[in-house]
Amino acid sequence: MPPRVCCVTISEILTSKVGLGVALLITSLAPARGQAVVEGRVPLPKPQANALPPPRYAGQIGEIAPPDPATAVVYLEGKFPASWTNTPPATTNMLQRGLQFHPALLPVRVGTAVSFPNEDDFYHNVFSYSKVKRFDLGRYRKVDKPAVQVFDKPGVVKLFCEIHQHMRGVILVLDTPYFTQTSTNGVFKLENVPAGRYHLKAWVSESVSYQKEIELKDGETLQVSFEDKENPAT
Ligand SMILES: [Cu+2]
Repeated sequence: MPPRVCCVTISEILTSKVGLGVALLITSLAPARGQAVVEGRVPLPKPQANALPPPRYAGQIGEIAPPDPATAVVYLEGKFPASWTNTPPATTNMLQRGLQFHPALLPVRVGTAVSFPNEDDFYHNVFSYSKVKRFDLGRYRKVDKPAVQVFDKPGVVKLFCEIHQHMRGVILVLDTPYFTQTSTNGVFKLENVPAGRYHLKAWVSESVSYQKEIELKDGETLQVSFEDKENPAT
C-alpha cells in the first residue's frame, strides 16, 4: 500500500479548482491601488567651478567637502484619496558635514521633524529667515544632542550657517505624500501612485522649476521629459 499523502504540491493546488479559487481570492485581496509609475528626467544645471567654497578655512578647522551636486525634487499635486495621505511623515536628518549641508536639498512632507546633527569637529550655527520657517539653532558640537525643527508649512526653507558663510542648504517642505528626488543626472521615478490627474512638478532651484499636467491610469508607467529652460532645444 502506498504511503498516505498528507500534502499536495503547489502545481496540484494551482491546477485544481479549489486552488484556482484561492489564487483568485489572493488576487482580489491585493490592494487595487498604487499601480501607476511616473518616470523621466529633469534638466539640471551644470556644475559650476564657483560652486566650490572659498579656501578661507583650509588648514584651520578641517577639510571642506565639495557641495552636493545638484538634484531636483519631483512631486505630484492634486487630490489624493484620504487613505493615501494618512501615513505620518518620517523624521529625517540634515547634517552639517565637511563644512557643508548634507544633503544640500532635502524634500520633506509637511509636519516632518528634521534633526540637524553636527558631524564636524567644530561649531556650526544653522539658521533660516525663510517665510515658512524662521529659526536659529545656536552653536553645538558633534557630541551634543542635535536641534530638531518641525516644518509645518509648505514652502522653501533656505539654510545658512552664521559661522561659515559659504554653507547653503534647502529644505523643500511639500504638501503631498508623492515626491522623490532625482539622481545627479536628473533621472527620477515616482512609484506607487494612485491613478488620477495631477500637476507634476520639478523643483530645481528658486528660479528654475517645471510643471506638467498628467493623467495616470492604473498599471501605467508614464514617461515624462521636461524641456531644458536654460538650454532650450533648437
Ligand atoms: Cu557652519
